[in-house]
Amino acid sequence: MDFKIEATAPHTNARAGEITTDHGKIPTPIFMPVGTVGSVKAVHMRELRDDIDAKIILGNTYHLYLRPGLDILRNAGGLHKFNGWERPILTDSGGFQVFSLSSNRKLKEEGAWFRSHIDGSKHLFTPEGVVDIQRVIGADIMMALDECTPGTADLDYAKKSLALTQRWLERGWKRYKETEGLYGYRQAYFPIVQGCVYPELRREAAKHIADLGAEGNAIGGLAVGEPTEKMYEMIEVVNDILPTDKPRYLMGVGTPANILEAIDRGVDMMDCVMPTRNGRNGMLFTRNGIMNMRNKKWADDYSPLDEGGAAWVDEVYSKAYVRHLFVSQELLAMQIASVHNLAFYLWLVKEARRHIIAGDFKSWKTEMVERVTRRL
Ligand code: PRF
Repeated sequence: MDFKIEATAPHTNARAGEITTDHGKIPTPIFMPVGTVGSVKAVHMRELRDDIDAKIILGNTYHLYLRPGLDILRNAGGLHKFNGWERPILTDSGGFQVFSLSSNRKLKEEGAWFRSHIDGSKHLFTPEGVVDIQRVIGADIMMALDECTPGTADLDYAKKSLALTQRWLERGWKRYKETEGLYGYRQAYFPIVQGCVYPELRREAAKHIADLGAEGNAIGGLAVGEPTEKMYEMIEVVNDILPTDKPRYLMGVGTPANILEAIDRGVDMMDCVMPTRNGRNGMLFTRNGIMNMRNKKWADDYSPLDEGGAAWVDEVYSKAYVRHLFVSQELLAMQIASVHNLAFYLWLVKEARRHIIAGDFKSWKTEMVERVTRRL
């Protein structure tokens, strides 16, 4: 994987760059749609590629390992061949999903024990094992196994949790190095900075990771219950230390405003279920604010869903029609909302990139944050 920075924005830490993987180039800053089980929910690959123009999508080790399982994925020739997505894929390592989805999970020195949310079967994710699994899935970017420390953890817990994540990182890194070149194309491995809301822990974690010299680095353990201002502060603390010449990935964040503030602080990559999950519930993000499509006020509003918006669905369908689809619980409502929201998120980061290059990112961002947080 290669990364080059093309421009930086005055009075901010924002950068415009380009990542090159063996499955194609990714302009940064970039938003990555989440395709948990190998599908971005309710969105076809053609829509993802041609309408939304996603440059990279996510998959989850936890889900793909449990179902369809590694034999099916191996025999398919990896996830790219299995789901028909020919552009880059990043997979999360599984630790985070073990905590949010499985039952009976236990963290031990060897790894994370858990029971499947599907059939209750017992499994162990080790730092080495999740490298091997992500190799088989064929991810262009693999993630290290970590413990996502809750945002409300006390200092003592956060310290111990970080120390475990660091020991796991050393083990995973070793396996990553040992298995380089065995799987046909380049697969990068990103370590994840934890440390909760404690600046001294975040600094220590960022230094440890900077010394490793990975091709890109991630910031985890944010947007997990801490105040938003704390999240921004932690991003600043960490990005002061992480290498500037490597991409920085903020995991699982967030609202359009969060994304702009993260870019301002030097983040290059982001993912979140918000555009798809909230979309399926009727929440539409636009450059003029947020709309709840179930609201009665749209019942007889025949104007385009989002005039001048980034997606074809924005002009073809009216607000009244989309509201009708949501109220009637039609599948099409979810499809339209997902395409709209993802196209908007991709538009937002593309515009951010354009303004970084043009040199007026700061003023554009300030205005945009105000606009995208309005309620329509
Ligand atoms: N670790 C991993 N995946 C994640 C997170 C994390 O901390 C988060 C936290 N926002 C989302 N996804 N491995």
